[in-house]
Amino acid sequence: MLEQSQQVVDLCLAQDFALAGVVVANESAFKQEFEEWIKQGKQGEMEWMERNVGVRLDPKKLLVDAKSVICVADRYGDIEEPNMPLGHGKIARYARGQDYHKGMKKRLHIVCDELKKKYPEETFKACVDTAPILEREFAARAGLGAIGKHTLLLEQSVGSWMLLGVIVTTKEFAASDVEVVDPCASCTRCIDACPTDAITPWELDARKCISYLTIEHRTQIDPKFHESIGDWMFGCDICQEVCPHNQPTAKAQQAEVHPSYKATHSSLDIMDVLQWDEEARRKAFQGSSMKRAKLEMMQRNALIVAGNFLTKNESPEMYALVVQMASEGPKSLVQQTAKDVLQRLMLL
Ligand code: B12
Ligand code: SF4
Ligand code: SF4
Repeated sequence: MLEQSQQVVDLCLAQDFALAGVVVANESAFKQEFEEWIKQGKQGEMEWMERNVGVRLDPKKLLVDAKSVICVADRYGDIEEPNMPLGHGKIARYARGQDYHKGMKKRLHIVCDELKKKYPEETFKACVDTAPILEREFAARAGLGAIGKHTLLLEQSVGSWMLLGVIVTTKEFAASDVEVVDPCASCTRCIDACPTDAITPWELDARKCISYLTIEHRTQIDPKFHESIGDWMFGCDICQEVCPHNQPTAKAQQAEVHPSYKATHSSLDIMDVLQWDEEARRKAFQGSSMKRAKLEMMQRNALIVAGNFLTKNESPEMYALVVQMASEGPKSLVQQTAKDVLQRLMLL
């Protein structure tokens, strides 16, 4: 069985995944913590997380008779951060290249097809991000890394700049089950650096997280978060940027970024986004995982970043555009955000 597991890992590595491992399809060891997290409403508007808690906690409910979970990781994120042009808003590193959902799934399906040829009686189900499964917990148990206090999976050579995918299968493989280790010791850098105090060790209050607010939250962003959002137009990388495991060590420099994550854009021009129509948004986000952010969400984010820009820089054109959007915004979310931004600017 061990040999079969090694073959699976080799199949994954042949598809250019940076890391791969196999684990028993057990229930989550953090059932109570997860249920408590949901009970406290820390998922915010992500009501899809409340719907299938049972499935999320037990892969046998996702695939009947599931015996193993094959875990893979892609490395993304260039070591060096490019200088952002003035008047732009930042995009989180994971979203700067091609959509990982598509790219990873395609390669996972190739692995599934190979395995199906070998084990025709068995079922193989590829999942990337959107399926109700705790990808980080399985990946940690499969030996792909350890979970940090910021709740992300990290590993020595790639740090936490990795995206995860899994194959849930009815085939029993020998597991690389490893003990969950603490990669943080007394470090608290991510907790201290988070501008919205969203992190308590190994738990994130999504409602406060800039990543959630700019990507998942579809309605008005509470003005109390505007200043903390800074220049983040889509997502946030602060807790990862400060992590000692993500510093550019010699080992990290060697680990290849998968070519599909080579950045095509690291930031967006604030004025452009404020003036986008649906066609311009679609064109800008073609092939990118950013397409999940609707036009009005992107303009809401751009307005907040514009407000922060205007507290430090002169730009009569940008100010005039915010004033115009406050009076005749194309959607009420945009109009309301423009009003919130102006109110804050006037109070400064
Ligand atoms: C919902 C979600 C979000 C939410 C909530 C994030 C969160 N921390 O849960 C929001 C929108 C905020 C978000 C943000 C981001 N996300 Co996200 N997200 C997800 C998603 C879809 C589900 C995660 C989930 O189930 N969360 C619910 C909570 C309760 O789960 P949990 O933290 O795992 O909770 C467990 C632990 O707290 C544990 N626990 C409790 N006590 C203790 C103690 C110890 C010692 C340990 C080890 C564990 C532990 O118990 C809980 C139950 O297992 C996953 C994909 C997936 N299907 O897994 C991607 C995923 C986690 N996201 C990912 C990424 C890249 C991001 C961002 C970096 C994007 C960005 N740059 O903006 C940020 C990072 C923010 C952060 N610090 O977490 C990657 C992470 C890869 C990695 N290296 O870990 C994933 C795996 C997607 C993927 N396929 O690669 N995300
Ligand atoms: S992604 Fe940003 S806001 Fe969210 S926990 Fe990390 S530092 Fe805090
Ligand atoms: S910054 Fe420190 S506490 Fe946070 S995940 Fe990295 S090592 Fe752990």
